[in-house]
Amino acid sequence: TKQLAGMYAALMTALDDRGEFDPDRQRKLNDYVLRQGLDGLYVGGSSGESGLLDTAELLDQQKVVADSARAAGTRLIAHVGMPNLRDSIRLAKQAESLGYHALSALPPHSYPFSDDEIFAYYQALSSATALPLIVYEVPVRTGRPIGLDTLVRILGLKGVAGIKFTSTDMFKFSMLRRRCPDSVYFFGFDEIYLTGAVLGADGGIGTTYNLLGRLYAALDQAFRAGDLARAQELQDVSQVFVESILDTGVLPGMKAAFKAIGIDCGPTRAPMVLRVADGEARMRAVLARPEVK
Ligand code: NAY
Repeated sequence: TKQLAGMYAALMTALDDRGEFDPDRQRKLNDYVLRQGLDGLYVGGSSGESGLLDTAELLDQQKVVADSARAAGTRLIAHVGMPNLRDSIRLAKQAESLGYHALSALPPHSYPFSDDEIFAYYQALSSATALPLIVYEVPVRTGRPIGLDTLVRILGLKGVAGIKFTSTDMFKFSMLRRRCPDSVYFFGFDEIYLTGAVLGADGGIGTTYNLLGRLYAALDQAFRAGDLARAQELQDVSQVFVESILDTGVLPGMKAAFKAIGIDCGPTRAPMVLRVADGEARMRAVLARPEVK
């Protein structure tokens, strides 16, 4: 299962100016991200606006990305966590047939489901295909952390390979890792990736990796080589960038930054909007700062 270890961009979704999924723009974005020297792409996750897209669009996007990645020989994880199990399984089955290497899914979160319902969801999803499944702990998105014991039970399921941990509860991360040492651990907050790495993360998955993939690849390499000073220096650069997109909104800011470097991935889908009027100019200024450049 540790075979999946590495650094993945949580791929963004390209829309046209009217806000519809745009396969041509998506291909251009894919090509840019694939040149960053990362280990793979995490497709159709939070960064891909999956909570704002419908299943048909996510199915289309899986195909477009599989085509781009085939030539590049990169690893692909399909996020398939939908409000209902039926759509999750539909996305999972297509991902398997397209040659994706793994699946990942948010816990069901459209209602306050019980721990048993969450467990049953992962059990059904992990047995729907032969692909390894990565659980996704992200209380900032679901509004509720999954309890440690429930996570341990889920990680014990046959077919569940690991977890993408996007929480600042590092004690919980550590306890989980000690209880389930064979699982693969991805850390999901870009701005503090190093914290996760120090506590044993096998890799990271993040939004800002789309634009600054080389930075995160170098950060992980420095850490693995024992060069903590260099790793900290690179983490600081990531923090300068992440701080700058907190005011704009993370995904709208990322899209403004892409526009600033000539890769148009359109607007984010309503109700997600750019929170400032001068987004592109702001992002151009941040990208021109010597430490970020
Ligand atoms: C995804 O697509 O599922 C993710 O990108 C998860 C990781 C991101 N976390 C969230 C909650 O979206 O990259 C992070 C995050 O955008 C970044 O650290 C800025 O806070």
